[in-house]
Amino acid sequence: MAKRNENPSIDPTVVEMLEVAREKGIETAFDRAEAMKPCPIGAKGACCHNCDMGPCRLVGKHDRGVCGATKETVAARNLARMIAAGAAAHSDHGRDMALTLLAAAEGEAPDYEIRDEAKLREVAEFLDVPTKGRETMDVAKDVAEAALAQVGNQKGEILFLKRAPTKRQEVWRKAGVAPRGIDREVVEIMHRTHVGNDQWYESILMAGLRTALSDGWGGSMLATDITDILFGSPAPVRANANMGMLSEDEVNIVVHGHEPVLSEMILAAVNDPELIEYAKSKGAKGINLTGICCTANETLMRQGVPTIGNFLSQELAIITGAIELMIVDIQCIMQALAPVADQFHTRLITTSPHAYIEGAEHVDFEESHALEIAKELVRMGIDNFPNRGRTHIPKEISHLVAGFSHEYINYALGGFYRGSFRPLNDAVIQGRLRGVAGVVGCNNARTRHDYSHEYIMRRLIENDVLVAMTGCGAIAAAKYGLMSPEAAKYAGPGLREICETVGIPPVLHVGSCVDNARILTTLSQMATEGGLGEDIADLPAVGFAPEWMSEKALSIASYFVGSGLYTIMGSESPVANSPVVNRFISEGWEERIGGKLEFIADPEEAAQKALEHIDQKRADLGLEAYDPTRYGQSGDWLMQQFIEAMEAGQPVNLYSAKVPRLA
Ligand code: XCC
Ligand code: SF4
Repeated sequence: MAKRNENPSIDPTVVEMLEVAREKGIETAFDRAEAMKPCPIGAKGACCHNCDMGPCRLVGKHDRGVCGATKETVAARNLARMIAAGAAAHSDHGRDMALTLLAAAEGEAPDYEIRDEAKLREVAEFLDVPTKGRETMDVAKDVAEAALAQVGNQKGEILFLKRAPTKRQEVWRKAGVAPRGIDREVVEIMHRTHVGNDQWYESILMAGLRTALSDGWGGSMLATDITDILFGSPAPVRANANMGMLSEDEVNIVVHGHEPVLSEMILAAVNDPELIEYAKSKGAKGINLTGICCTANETLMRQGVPTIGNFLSQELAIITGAIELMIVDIQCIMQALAPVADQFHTRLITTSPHAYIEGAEHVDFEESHALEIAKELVRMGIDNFPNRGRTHIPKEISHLVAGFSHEYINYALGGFYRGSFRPLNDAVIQGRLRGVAGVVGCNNARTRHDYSHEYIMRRLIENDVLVAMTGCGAIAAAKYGLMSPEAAKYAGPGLREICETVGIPPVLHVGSCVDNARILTTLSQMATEGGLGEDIADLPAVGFAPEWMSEKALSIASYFVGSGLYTIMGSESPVANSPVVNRFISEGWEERIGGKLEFIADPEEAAQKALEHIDQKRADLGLEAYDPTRYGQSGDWLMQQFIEAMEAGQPVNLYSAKVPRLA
């Protein structure tokens, strides 16, 4: 086996479990990343295999492919295809959510209901569905059908664009990147990048932006909205994170992937008294449900189901020997889980028609009898409990408050008399907050696990930048305690004061991968609230994906850019083979659309550039320069109250806490 990277992770549970893996001779992604260097030609976007005259390597003396394609064309086509794949993944997820809503509305999925009717009606309005005097399920049916029509829309532009500031919409139309329909944009990228088609990097990349926007303001936004409609819009909820949440004496069931449709049913099933009794009959004390990746984020931010780790923890979780059943749905599920599970009693179950894994068991998840299937799965887990051998469960657990939907941010900061983004904008204008940041994305076995996430989050909050997090980055923040209200002590004076006053952590958990749409909505509302310009591009705001690896992350970053944000991704540039293309996605995109994309591997340099950008935007808005010594004289009373209540295990209800308004 390869020599293990000496510094693989900043998460002690990961380091501990890698040691266990080594003792047992089990190979993980960390080993494979060490043993197999990335292909230097592919890494910089120099390889084209779009036809059978290639693959062409545009390196050394070869500056054109057999067909004559240039470095620019090849790099741009590769990037556009990655964006399209990511957009497809998110948007297919959105489509599936719409199909679930439709099935629920038509009575074909009786285990699902509408948990957030207000949201249903709000979304209906954006989709031009009439609501007045209509039954909930009739509205739901029309909303589902309108959502599906958006996915397949052929002409004009998708309806959710009107949720953006007017100025942003104008920028999109002028640049020709207002997406028509989601499927159309994805298919068009595949067509455009086929051999012998679009061979001008600029138009390829502008089309790439349009496709990314169809994800952010289309597929992902639909996924988030419909998930809220079906399962409730998140509000603050206390939860725990890290591998210590696996149980020594209960049946451990882990949900992993991205869709809440199944995991919500599993959650209902594990609380079924009959199944709990059944678990006891098998010698377990109960049933313990936990999650990994974004399925975990979905159930974490709505019901406080613990997360045991992010992307790079998935194999290690099985190596604890403590998991009876791992149920996966779609996306970010390593094929390596199957051979690892083989070495333990763990049963690995795939459930989605989009995602089979050779060697795993497959149980087709049908919404028509969702709860019944969920119970069947839980029973499989219970039946497997007596087969458990020796376990090794790390002890680490950290606490967090999750569930910061944009609705809740609006509500909390707006105070109790009116929901509004005014106080947030005022805080930025006064310089209590230097700016805001959306930090998203994955883990990457090529970089030290969680290191850049943690580093960048800390640098941002100590500089009074309020951070909203999603995906595996959010799980990292949770593990290192940055999502607990106590983390206010790591924040700069202005941000700290706000956290203390409102009772929020300095790093907000806003959801899963598709929930980056919530960040767009929040920024859009900030831009329209007034005082910070008229466009998302005017805001002192940045986007980050410090440890990205998936194509979805590239789509997210691109729609952030398309929405006007300066967005920084960790890693070397995947288009480095063409300095022209590399410059175009930064300066070229900025000129045309107001946002720019840069790849900066060093987290300190990335943080510095982000702060410079925020300060520049402040100056452009005519705001006072940020001064960390101006604020931070307030007392700690609310936070103290909050922490004491949390520690005493009392329910903490942020809605009823008496919160003074921000000045
Ligand atoms: Fe996947 Fe959403 Fe990336 Fe994590 S962060 S590795 S995409 S699970 Ni979205
Ligand atoms: Fe080579 Fe052109 Fe074919 Fe790409 S499309 S593999 S550059 S010949």
